[in-house]
Amino acid sequence: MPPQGHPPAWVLDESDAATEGKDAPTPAPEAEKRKLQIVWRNVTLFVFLHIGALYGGYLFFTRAMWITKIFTVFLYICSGLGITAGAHRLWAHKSYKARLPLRILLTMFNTLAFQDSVLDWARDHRMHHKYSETDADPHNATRGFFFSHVGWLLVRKHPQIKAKGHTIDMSDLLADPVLRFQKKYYLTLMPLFCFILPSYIPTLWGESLWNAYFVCAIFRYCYVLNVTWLVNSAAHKWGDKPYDKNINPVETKPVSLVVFGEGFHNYHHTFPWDYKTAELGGYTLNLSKLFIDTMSKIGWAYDLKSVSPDIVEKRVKRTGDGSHHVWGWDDAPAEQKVAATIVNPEKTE
Ligand code: ST9
Ligand code: ZN
Ligand code: ZN
Repeated sequence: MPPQGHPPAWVLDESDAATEGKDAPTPAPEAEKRKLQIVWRNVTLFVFLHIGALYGGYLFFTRAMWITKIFTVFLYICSGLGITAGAHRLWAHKSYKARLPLRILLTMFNTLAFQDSVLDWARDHRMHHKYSETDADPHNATRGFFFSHVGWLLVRKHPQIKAKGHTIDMSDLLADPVLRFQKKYYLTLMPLFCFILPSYIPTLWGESLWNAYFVCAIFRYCYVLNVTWLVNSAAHKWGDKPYDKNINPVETKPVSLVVFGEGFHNYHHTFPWDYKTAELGGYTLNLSKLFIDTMSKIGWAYDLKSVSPDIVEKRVKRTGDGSHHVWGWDDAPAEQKVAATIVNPEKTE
């Protein structure tokens, strides 16, 4: 039987050395030059989606009823948790375990977010970590902001993704009947959860179907997509690297706020098994942590994995860029700066 309720304070069975340098980019083989095969169906759908979402945003601020606005925010939170607490932290990374009711709830939230089935999402995300910033990474950030944000969904995948895909073990997720059910009935469940119910429910309190469709379905869906994509684009580009300066992912607080704690991306790529996806335990910038901790209190989540401060400190001093809030270049005591100089020789002047 797995333990109930609160997890042990620290789980130390993962070595941070195992992740070191893993995200370092490697050049593409000469034989497999990048070829852009544009998928015009996706381009068309995303253009219409974004135009509809701009109109939905206008309706949100001008004509929608207050209760519809609150419902839209509620749907944003639920669908966001379906990605962060569900597809990302629970399924792609197994950073905690969940009992059946929570797995069903998160699968419903995830379907509301329509980012394809958890099985497909987690397979791509495991590739993203294993082959980060190479052609086998589905949203390889070295191909630019636009490609890593949305462009990768508008073109056929690089052959390296299909060639190396077999190295990703998905047997753990395939063993879950809830995820198999979601994948099998995705084309029925997704329109129901993402578009039909969010358009219908507000009519029960007198909202027009028109407003409900454009605000609660189209605007909310497109907004959640774009903030999710920011983790692949902005959080691989602009920010500090306190944990590992040798990889592209960065720490970005503004992104973290809108993606419920997923913007501490330099930490996450350094310690991907931590259920917090951040070093610190605060809730303001990490709504997903609040959700998982609450689920742990009622016994629906258990075996929450984390990283001890000791391991974090060692890693910061060994590979950080000097921007850490405690062991950083500006605030660190003199003896720590001396130690850091050994791993950060460029910081000496
Ligand atoms: C969407 C996903 O938006 C967003 C994901 C973002 C991830 C962010 C991560 C950041 C961290 C978390 C932060 C969360 C923050 C959340 C905040 C919320 C508030 N391995 O794909 P196909 C093989 S989805 C192994 O068709 P094409 C496999 O055999 C938006 N094998 O490739 C496969 O067949 P099957 C809505 C792989 O033809 C076959 O190739 N959805 C792998 O090149 C064909 O696969 C859309 O818009 C792999 N990884 O087409 C749909 N991949 O699947 C968009 C493929 O049967 N997608 N294979 O096993 C598509 O239309 C197509 O995938 C395509 C490529 C056109 C992009
Ligand atoms: Zn990433
Ligand atoms: Zn991840």
